[in-house]
Amino acid sequence: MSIPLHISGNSSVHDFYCATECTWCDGCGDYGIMAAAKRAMVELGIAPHDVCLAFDIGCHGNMSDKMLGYRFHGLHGRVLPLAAGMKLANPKLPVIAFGGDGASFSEGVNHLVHSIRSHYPITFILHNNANYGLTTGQASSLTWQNQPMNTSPNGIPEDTMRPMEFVFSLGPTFVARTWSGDIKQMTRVMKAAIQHRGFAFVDVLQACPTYNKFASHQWLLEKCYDVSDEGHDPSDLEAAKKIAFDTSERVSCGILYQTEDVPHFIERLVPRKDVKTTPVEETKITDVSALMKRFV
Ligand SMILES: Cc1ncc(C[n+]2csc(CCOP(=O)(O)OP(=O)(O)O)c2C)c(N)n1
Repeated sequence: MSIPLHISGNSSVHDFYCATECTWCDGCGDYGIMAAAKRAMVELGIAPHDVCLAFDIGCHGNMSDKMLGYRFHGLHGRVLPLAAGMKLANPKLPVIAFGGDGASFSEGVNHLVHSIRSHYPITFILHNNANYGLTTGQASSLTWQNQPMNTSPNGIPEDTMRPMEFVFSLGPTFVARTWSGDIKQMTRVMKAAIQHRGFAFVDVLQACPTYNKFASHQWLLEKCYDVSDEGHDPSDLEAAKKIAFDTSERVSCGILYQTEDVPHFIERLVPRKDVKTTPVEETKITDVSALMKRFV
């Protein structure tokens, strides 16, 4: 990093506690994902005031009022440009974006493409429940073929997208897959993602007991295995693609691919070379009180 992250060095899970009532369904994978995200930050010494958390619209996006941190809840499909903007303004902040598969592979798929090829130094946690949860179970572009969903009782006529093939085609530098029932694994993967030099893509296969009857918690429990138990080398791109693409028998989880050799977006910005300050420190307009008065 040209500008090091500014992190307090210690925090506790309790620091992230927020009293807002959780409205997720019983058994929703979002509970586990939130627990892992908090644990990952705590284990890295990140306190709520150290981090920017950006949330998309959806069931998962309602996490924005269920944990502390500097939180922004954006428009559907737009979480990545929001997160990239935060990071460009203040590269000292760790920035973590959370998005659903509906948002990320339909409404905002363009932003996913350009975030990966731009190498924005941010973490992206995909809550992949393979459907549009908040709007009550419509098919997303990751819903499996032939699955009856609320607005497609005969299954979807379109082909299902293959997210790993798609992501790997864009030259990523960090690709991981994990699942919402394994908090230990999610925590380990998220820690590595937050520490990654560039754009970290973390596909979390998320149980959705209400609308996803095909990749249930039990199914994920039986199919998912940890690639670190089988000696996978995450620097081996071809091996990573092979285990990422083939999910016919088992689903590979853990860090699938990682390289720290590729400079990220800010490091590539020629006018920012050797600049030690951040745009937020450089801006003269820091007193926003007059502006805020217009809204009270
Ligand atoms: C541009 C836009 N399209 C559609 C919607 C309606 N909408 C709100 S939430 C949602 C479903 C979200 O699904 P997903 O992104 O997969 O997240 P999940 O609820 O499953 O966590 C939709 C379609 C919207 N708010 N804005």
